[in-house]
Amino acid sequence: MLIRQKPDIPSYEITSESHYLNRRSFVAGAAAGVALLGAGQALGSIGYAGVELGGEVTPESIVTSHNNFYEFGTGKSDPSEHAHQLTTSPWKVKVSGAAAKTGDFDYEDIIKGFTPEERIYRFRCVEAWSMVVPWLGIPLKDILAWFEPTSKAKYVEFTTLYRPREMPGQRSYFSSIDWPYVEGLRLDEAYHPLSIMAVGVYGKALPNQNGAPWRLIVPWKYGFKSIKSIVKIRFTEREPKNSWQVIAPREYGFFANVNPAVSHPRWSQASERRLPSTLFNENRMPTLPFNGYAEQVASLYSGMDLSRHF
Ligand SMILES: Nc1nc2c(c(=O)[nH]1)N[C@H]1C(S)=C(S)[C@@H](COP(=O)(O)O)O[C@H]1N2
Ligand SMILES: [Mo]
Repeated sequence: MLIRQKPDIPSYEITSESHYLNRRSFVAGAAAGVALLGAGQALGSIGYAGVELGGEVTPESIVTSHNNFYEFGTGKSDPSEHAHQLTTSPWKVKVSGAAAKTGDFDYEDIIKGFTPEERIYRFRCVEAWSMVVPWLGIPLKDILAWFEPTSKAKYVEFTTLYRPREMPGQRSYFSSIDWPYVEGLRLDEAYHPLSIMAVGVYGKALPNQNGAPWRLIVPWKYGFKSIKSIVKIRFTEREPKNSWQVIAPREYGFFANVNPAVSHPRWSQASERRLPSTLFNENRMPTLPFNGYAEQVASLYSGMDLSRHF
């Protein structure tokens, strides 16, 4: 992953993000070609092989107030307005399917053996807006391997909490989603070093609206793959059915790799609005294949027709 930090951070970022900038220790994942960013370098200019990707980190206030989390409503501000109702402790996680260690676990017991790392990733929603977000996460591979999947496990399915009492979107009669929200990955995608289970953002625990207590982050895929507030993990032989594919199979597939060459049936995916985006400054930029992570992940899909497997 190639990240370039601007040496001159705008003042609004220094004030709102000082907490996170002070606490950042490193961006790990060197094995994946991820930039190692020491504390002293945090404000420095880092570029690799003449490639400049990413851009400056999106302000925390935007990352935590412009959300998609339909369990709390379909408006962008619904999650930040309603997600405080969600109880995230205790948090039970049910693990099933093709693995040696299955059953009911406490979230705390799963994650206590791991140390979260900071990962600054571009994040691209299928609706053609994007951000750059400093997640705190645990490599997904480390978490999944802890359950010892068997050789039969070819895919992994994740399910969000179903709790209509605390999730007003799940009580809505107008909802298009057949709750709970489900997502899935091929196991080799899940094991890719860029895939993380995020437990925090901006150096703090994940706010409810961003998917507390933990959510997937798969940065080369459209945002809907990055399922929030996970309570079930299931290892399967067959490709799981993800919620958006079930709702609109012509519009959303299983893979959902960011691809500027394949339009959504109702809009182009060639470019994106990088938040903050306003009427006067749309801040539009070209969308990159695999959201800029092609070098790291394109080989996962060699030989596949990406316009068919969208
Ligand atoms: N459970 C659940 N997970 C979800 C969603 C959702 O509605 N429900 N929305 C997805 C979509 S479309 C996007 S773009 C991202 C948004 O993540 P953010 O609000 O942290 O930016 O979450 C994804 N994960
Ligand atoms: Mo999205």
